[in-house]
Amino acid sequence: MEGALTARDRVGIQDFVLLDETTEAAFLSNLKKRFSKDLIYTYIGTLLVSVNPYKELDIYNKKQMDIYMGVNFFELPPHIYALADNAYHTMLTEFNNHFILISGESGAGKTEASKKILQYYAVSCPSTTLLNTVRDKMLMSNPVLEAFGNAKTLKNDNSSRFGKYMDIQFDSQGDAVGGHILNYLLEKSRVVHQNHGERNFHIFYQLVEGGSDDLLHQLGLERGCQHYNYLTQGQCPIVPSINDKNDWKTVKNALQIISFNETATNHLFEVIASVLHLGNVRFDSDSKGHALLNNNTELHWVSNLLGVDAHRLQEGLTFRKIEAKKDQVLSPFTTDHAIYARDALAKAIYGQTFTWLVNRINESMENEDPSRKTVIGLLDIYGFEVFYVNSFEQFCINYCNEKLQQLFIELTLKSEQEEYEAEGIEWEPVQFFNNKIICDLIEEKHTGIISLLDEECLRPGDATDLTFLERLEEKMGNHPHFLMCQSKNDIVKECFSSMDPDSRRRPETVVTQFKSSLQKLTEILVAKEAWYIRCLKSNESKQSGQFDEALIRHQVKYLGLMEHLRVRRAGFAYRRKYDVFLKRYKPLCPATWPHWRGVAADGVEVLVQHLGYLPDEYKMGRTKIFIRHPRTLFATEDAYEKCKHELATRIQAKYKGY
Ligand code: AD9
Ligand code: MG
Repeated sequence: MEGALTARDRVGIQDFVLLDETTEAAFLSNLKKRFSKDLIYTYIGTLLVSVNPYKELDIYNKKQMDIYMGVNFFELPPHIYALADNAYHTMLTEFNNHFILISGESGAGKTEASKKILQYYAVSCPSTTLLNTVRDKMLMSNPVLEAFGNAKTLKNDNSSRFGKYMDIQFDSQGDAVGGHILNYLLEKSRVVHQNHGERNFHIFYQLVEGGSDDLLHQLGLERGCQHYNYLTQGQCPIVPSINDKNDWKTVKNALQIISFNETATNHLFEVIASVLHLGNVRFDSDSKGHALLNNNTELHWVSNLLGVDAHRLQEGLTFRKIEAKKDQVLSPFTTDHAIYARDALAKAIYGQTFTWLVNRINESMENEDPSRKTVIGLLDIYGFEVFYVNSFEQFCINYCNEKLQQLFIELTLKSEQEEYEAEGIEWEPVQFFNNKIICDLIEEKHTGIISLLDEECLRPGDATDLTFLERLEEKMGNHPHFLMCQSKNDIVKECFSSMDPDSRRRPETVVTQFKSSLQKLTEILVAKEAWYIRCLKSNESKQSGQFDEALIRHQVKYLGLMEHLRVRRAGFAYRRKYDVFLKRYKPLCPATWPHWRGVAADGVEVLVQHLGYLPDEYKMGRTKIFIRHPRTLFATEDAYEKCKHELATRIQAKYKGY
């Protein structure tokens, strides 16, 4: 019919690889067309691009999960479930480990994406009643960690302020049997300071808004965040999109499912309450300018809740201990120093408690039989962010994002092109920006920013603001820890007892520790097969239906999506070593079944000729076969499944006769 719109006109193209032209304008126009129809997902080959819709879409339910289960990638519209399912089935058939790297800037939808994937595995993988408990714990770890590790920022009402890598462990039947979380650098400074328009971690507000009268009484707290210094600096305790009272109930329930008994839960809230009380500890100065406690009530609450001696606590907050020859001398703090010591203590308590919480969650999700397991790792970190004023936290967060972008480039652009070269496949190189230069600038030995920062910290004498803060934290932060080792609150005691207060060894700076944890993370990831989700933020004002073209163009650029598309279009979606490919598909050809006696590459050639592969669809490399389109492989895979089924039916029929 003349004038009728094709599906392509109406809903755009679901895989950018099939676009007529690879210009940025064509890319954006396709993305926009799909977004206007609430189609937030589009592929670039097997990479998933997702645009935050800022509204609930009816595409994340059991029915949708069922539709995507066990179906090949390109047979259905793009969906996060398709990617989750394909990673899962590849893991099962090839018995190898995978990871899903979810990236994008703050507010782009990474955490939501990681939750959808976890839900998919929890709901759709086969299960036994026993294993349901592990799944529930995995699912429930989310609200708990979000309560303690997420906060409202200017960019996102539920912004992750820590990095999270979660391994979901499966047995050989595909049952989810356990989980393990690694956490990265929590933004502890938020405990004591929030910029205008931002909040502290959600849990504080949940407790003072949602906690029962009895509980608040027991913890010495008053209802309402306005009473607490640490909760009001950003001047936005109430956020329309957040319901602290309801979230409190969810978190309490989740803690129960993760097997926190009443004592552990009480201790946890005692710690949270003690931080709030600490924030209300105030100092006056005496005639010499030395810090004096303004009022003892708050200090006594801290001492009660943590089970530490009030006198020693007061001493720790108002005096510095100096070692002079063999003696210890107490040197009084100024009020500024006392406030710094108070805040350092609050940050240390909260940070250690967060780590403790992650450890407890890990214990509860531990896989009881670690034999024969494979994993799918989910990486959801804090997204790239730039504020009007940026601090040390933004440096660490953005460094982490650069590092992951480097990994993406290494795996998808650089090594991909190097592989074509090594395998002798004809190839027109695609130019790309390699951000290694940025990572080197930060982390190179002796000359990188981190090394310089470390040196500054070591250098006696005049120092910059940053060095000064680092050094203060180190010096003062240590002192109250020594008190904390003797705490009667189990959590605090456990958290601080591993720190040796008398140790003369200079601790590594935070940023150096972070650098090595990112190095370890990279090692964990490169040993696995990668899947990518690139999340795009649709607009800065968190509005549904708004597609801010300039903002999205910028993200498409810095995430390297156009380069990725060019490599994908010119390249091959799938490759496998000859022996692996032959081993799996040899039943499909009489000449290779049951045994191929010659060289594997020749066997593969015979096999694909038999299957009718066209010359343009594949290339034979030195050690691997390269297949251009996933659909070619999927057709082969379908044929394999059919053949397996026929074989099984024949065997059954044969034995029925006996
Ligand atoms: V940050 O780096 O942690 O600050 P994220 O994690 O990238 O950031 P998040 O997943 O928290 O962003 O998404 C921000 C908000 O966007 C959510 O709270 C939802 O309100 C909204 N969002 C994101 N993805 C979806 C979605 N698939 N459907 C509906 C979504 N809303
Ligand atoms: Mg997040």
